Amino acid sequence: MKINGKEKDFATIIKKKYGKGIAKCTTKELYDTLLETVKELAKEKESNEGKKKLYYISAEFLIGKLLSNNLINLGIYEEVKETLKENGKDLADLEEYEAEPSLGNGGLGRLAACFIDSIATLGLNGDGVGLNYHYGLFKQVFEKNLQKETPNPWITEDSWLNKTEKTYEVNFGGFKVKSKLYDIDVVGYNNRTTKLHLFDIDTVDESIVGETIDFDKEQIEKNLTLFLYPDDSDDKGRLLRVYQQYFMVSNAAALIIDEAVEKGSNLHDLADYATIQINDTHPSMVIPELVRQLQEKGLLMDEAIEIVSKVCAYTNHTILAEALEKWPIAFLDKAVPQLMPIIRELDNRIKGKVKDESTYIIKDGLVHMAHMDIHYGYSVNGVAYLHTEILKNTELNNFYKLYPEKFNNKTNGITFRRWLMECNPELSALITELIGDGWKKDANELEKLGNFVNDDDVLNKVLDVKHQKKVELKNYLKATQNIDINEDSVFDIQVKRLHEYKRQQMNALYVINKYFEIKEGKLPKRPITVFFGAKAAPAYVIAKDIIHLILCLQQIIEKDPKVNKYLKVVMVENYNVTLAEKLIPACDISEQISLASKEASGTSNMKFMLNGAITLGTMDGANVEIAELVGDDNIYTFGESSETVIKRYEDASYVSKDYYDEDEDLQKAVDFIVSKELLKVGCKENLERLYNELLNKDWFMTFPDFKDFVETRDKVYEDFEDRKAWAKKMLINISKAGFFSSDRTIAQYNDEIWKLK
Ligand code: GPK
Repeated sequence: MKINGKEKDFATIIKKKYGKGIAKCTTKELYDTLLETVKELAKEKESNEGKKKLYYISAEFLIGKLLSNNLINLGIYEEVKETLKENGKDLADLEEYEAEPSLGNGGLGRLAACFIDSIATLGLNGDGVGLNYHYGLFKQVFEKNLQKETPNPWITEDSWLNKTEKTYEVNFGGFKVKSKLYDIDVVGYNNRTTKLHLFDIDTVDESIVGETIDFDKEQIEKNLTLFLYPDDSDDKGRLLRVYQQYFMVSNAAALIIDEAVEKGSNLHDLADYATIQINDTHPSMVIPELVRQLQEKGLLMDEAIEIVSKVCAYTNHTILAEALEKWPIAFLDKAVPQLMPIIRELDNRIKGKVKDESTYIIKDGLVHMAHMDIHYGYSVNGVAYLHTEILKNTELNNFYKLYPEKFNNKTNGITFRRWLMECNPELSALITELIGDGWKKDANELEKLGNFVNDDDVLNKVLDVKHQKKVELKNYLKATQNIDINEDSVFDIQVKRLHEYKRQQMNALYVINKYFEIKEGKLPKRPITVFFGAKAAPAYVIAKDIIHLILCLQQIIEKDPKVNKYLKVVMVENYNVTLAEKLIPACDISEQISLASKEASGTSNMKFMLNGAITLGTMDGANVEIAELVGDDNIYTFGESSETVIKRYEDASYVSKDYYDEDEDLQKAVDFIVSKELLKVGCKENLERLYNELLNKDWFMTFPDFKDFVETRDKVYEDFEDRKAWAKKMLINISKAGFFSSDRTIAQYNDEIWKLK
């Protein structure tokens, strides 16, 4: 590798630093040195310094570990791995040593991370802007079959953060803070870099956090950037979110103005220098804040609003009403009183010209953040075809009627660097052996794999790689979580945040049904391992009850000698990006079973497909596009359509009990939740609550889809036994995954929204 133009090898760097060889170094010494080296290498790479710049503002960037990813993008992964190996060291140990920054909850945060990888790789002039949470999201531990949340510190002395000199004053109601900016260099797979800007304050006090994630929510100067999205079950937590969000956007607005002026903007022409992508409603206050700061610089309200409307674009990630933020005026008055007059002005202008009251920004004492985004942004996009159609025709139809030209779709994508090259080097090598390595720069080239679907030798190699990844996962889970797995079982995996609409509870009902079948002597042809990985929001009671149910099932089945040879439930602890990178390549069946219409897109569905798993899913989110690409023979779909579901909600006609009364198997499965057997290992309160929820409400309609789910899933297991036919399905899925590269998504954002050079 070259540093400062000089050829240097890792061994020489180590020797100079520690006066000893690689073989004699500790993991920490090797890791620290590689981190420094990569940081230096990143600094040497150019970034795009074009006139117009994109600011991707997001409360979450779930970047995951960075060492291996950076080595790959710098093109020195193999070199470093080999050098370590020659000296008896394993890059995997360094990977384990690195702490994972958990600066995101799930899909939305991981999407932002994939996007900055693609922005860097495409050489676009764009940065990420967010917050430097000290503990990020919580670390999940299981105790007595329950989720417990503990702090997850990730910032070590030598981290990927680079301290900068940038600082801004941010005013809150009654006090002000001084920000401090940390940057992470994002290395593209193309000799280009970009930056992730993470704002923080010096006065944050980690010592106010103990064993649990509880802390004094009122000491804003001490707690502002401690956690990502603190518990919002009470008003203090919700208010803290407002402080966090304003802190993020106030800094972002100041940075944007600074950088534009530095490049020669007179601010009247700000739209030629900057465009902002508002990632969900968390950064929405950037609209009034940018207006405010432009006014401070001497612009008049009319012009400031006009400029901001040309700069801001909004991405919607959900149709779930509870996720579309609405802040009480009282909160904003307290935390950011300087913004309320501007928000009122923005709202009054709409009230002056728009009749449809449902679109107003301020209603019933609440500020509707998404409404502000849509009125004052120049673009509104959904994240998958179906999702965007639902926004246009149902959820945001009133806005679509006002501004049809603003609405557009950008189907999500994932970076193939992390989600194939890094997590599955074996499959990457096989692909390259078959079609060359053009696919690494142009994912559409994966289509060429289609030429091999009748090549037995290739199909066997595809199966071999999958087997190897299953063995690796087995070994990893044994070493890290002391879990025993049979690598010859079928690996059926559902990993994602725990939410009722994602329907892990329906998966659990399937498991119970299978448990009964096995007990009755109806044995599966091959053992089944059902993997779950999911964190539940600390205040989301039913979600935690579902985790409890799954952990109880895991225990009961494990202890049942009649069943445990055929069925195993594995709920991995603390599911995160690192675990995803191990689970996804090993997966046979990808569970994407959300209630149709509810999952905006999903992105794990894409990662699984890319790694040769077959999707078992509803016609929801991006599953619809996967189905269209791979064809009916290469995906298993089931369940009611989004139209049926939407209608059912509209006429409020769903009664879960009716389905329960009709279907004996379903009854048995549901009743098992509160059976003697379960109550022996679980908590009565949790299990009864979940049981009642399903029986009396089942808001996400698991019962109507249950029968179809069971039948389709059993068919999947049956088909799995024709190994050659299955391998063909795998190869077709991989070959069609190119569309889901985030390079494609980002190119579309740029062509149709940002228009950067
Ligand atoms: C959507 F609204 C939200 C949210 O608060 N967090 C989050 O992760 C997800 N999302 C959607 O649920 C997924 O369907 C989607 O793929 C992902 O955002 C990225 O768009």
